[in-house]
Amino acid sequence: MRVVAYAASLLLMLTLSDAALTSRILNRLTDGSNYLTTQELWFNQSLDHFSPYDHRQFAQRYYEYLDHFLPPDGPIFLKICGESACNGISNDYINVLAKKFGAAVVSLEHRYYGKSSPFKSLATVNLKYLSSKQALFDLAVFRQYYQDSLNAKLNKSNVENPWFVFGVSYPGALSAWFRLKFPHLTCGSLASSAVVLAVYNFTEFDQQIGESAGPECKAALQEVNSLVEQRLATDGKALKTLFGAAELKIDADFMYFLADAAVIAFQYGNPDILCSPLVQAKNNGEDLVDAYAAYVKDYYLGSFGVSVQTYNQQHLKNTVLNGDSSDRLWWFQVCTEVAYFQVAPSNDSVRSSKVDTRYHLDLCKNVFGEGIYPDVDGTNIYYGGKKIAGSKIVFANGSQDPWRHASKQTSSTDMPSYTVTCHNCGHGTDLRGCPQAPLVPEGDAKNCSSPDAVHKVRQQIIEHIDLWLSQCQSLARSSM
Ligand SMILES: *[C@@H]1O[C@H](CO)[C@@H](O)[C@H](O)[C@H]1NC(C)=O
Ligand SMILES: *[C@@H]1O[C@H](CO)[C@@H](O)[C@H](O)[C@H]1NC(C)=O
Ligand SMILES: *[C@@H]1O[C@H](CO)[C@@H](O)[C@H](O)[C@H]1NC(C)=O
Ligand SMILES: *[C@@H]1O[C@H](CO)[C@@H](O)[C@H](O)[C@H]1NC(C)=O
Ligand SMILES: *[C@@H]1O[C@H](CO)[C@@H](O)[C@H](O)[C@H]1NC(C)=O
Ligand SMILES: CC(=O)N[C@H]1CO[C@H](CO)[C@@H](O)[C@@H]1O
Repeated sequence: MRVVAYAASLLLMLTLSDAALTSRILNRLTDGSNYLTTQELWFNQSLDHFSPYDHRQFAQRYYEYLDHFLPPDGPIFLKICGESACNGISNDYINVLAKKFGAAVVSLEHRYYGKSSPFKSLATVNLKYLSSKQALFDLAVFRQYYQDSLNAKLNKSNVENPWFVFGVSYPGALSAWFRLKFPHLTCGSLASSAVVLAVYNFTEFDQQIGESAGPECKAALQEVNSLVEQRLATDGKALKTLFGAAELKIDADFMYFLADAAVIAFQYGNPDILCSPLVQAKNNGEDLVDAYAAYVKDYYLGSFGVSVQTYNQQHLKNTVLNGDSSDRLWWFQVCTEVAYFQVAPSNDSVRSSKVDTRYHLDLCKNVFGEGIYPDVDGTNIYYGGKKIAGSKIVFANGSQDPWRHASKQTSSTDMPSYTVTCHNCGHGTDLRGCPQAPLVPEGDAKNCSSPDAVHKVRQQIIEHIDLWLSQCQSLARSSM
């Protein structure tokens, strides 16, 4: 079995392009060329950590960056990759932290994504080992493997470097959960915009979009919506063509696409690109639908680089592993574990009311088959949701980011939480600066509307890393 799985993954390495644009909602950022390294390394991972008799393995991709590492005792920063191909270690603020602490940076691709898929076919039956629980165990096994190989390289035995885990978004949740489940394997965790709460009807998401937009822009977006809904009823085909989205046959897919196009402006720190032309068009009495279509085509499909097929359920049903598989894979995690269904609130929503709970459940069933729905309660029982009982985890959120309502926003001594507040502070601003598309090298905060707000939170983060690393090191010394 092992050999079969192996042959399959070797084949994949040859056929996969790394063109994957990430999933439909969370980390849809392209990192461009801002990588510290893209040199691939591989190791053998167990397919099923929870079976006593299944010993199959698959090849998992990882990266290491040692330029700042102070051997032999420097810390090791594990940067967790998530719901998209992990094509290298991107150059964000972690690089600055690595320099400061003399740390090695290593990064493991999430199972199934990119080149780390155990299977060539992504049929639903083959996705049963795709879960955050398996992914956390992958990280634990990798952490042990890397420590052992480093020890071999440095000719030392039974000595552990101090580890610290990092992640943004879903990987931010994994970062918090890793410290929760494997506290002996890391000195602490940075959980940036960490979506630790699985949410079934995520109405706060849409409400935050309205708040982040402000009254004028929100009203314009709502007007766009009602105009679009009218035109959808009379001449849907021409309307979809106007947005370059004629391929979206299901109306609610189209409405979700239009909602997401607005979300991305706030989530990734570019609110004015959306709101300025829209408010201006409204003040000038121009056609708002045309103005919105121009934004969607120029920015969302253009410079931001999203592909319309991401919203096409026909595409999501494709089980052939290729560069665009992340969409299907992330939806599987959404439809089984975490939901985060971004539904319209019953009153005053920004998005269309067509994007409701039924829409999401139908999508899950259509794409993955009967019986696939998210066990949100199970996920929150397992990890604790916002009541996560961890320690030495820093949470950081961006004030304009709709995802922050699935994160931990209340602070305690052992799990401090910070909100970076500014006009364009979004998802992962603490590590990526503003705006985040394209990613600025080292997460430069110069273009955040309040660089100072970012600096203050970063200072807190540094102090916690410093403290927890030193506590870890003194513990290691005393146990020797
Ligand atoms: C992984 O397993 C394969 C097949 O058993 C083997 O050929 C390869 O050497 C292993 N790679 C590593 C890094 O251990
Ligand atoms: C590694 O340690 C062993 C035992 O102390 C020693 O004999 C050997 O020369 C060392 N090798 C290197 C490469 O330092
Ligand atoms: C989610 O919303 C739907 C539709 O409004 C409602 O029927 C359902 O009870 C809600 N479920 C939860 C868990 O809030
Ligand atoms: C609906 O939203 C509007 C605007 O936010 C608010 O004034 C109104 O009270 C809300 N109505 C209900 C029933 O919640
Ligand atoms: C900040 O914005 C200016 C003007 O748009 C741009 O030229 C510059 O490259 C940006 N700098 C960073 C670090 O993003
Ligand atoms: C710790 C912290 O800053 N928490 C704030 C995060 O944002 C929420 C609003 O969603 C505030 O209520 C919290 O005070």
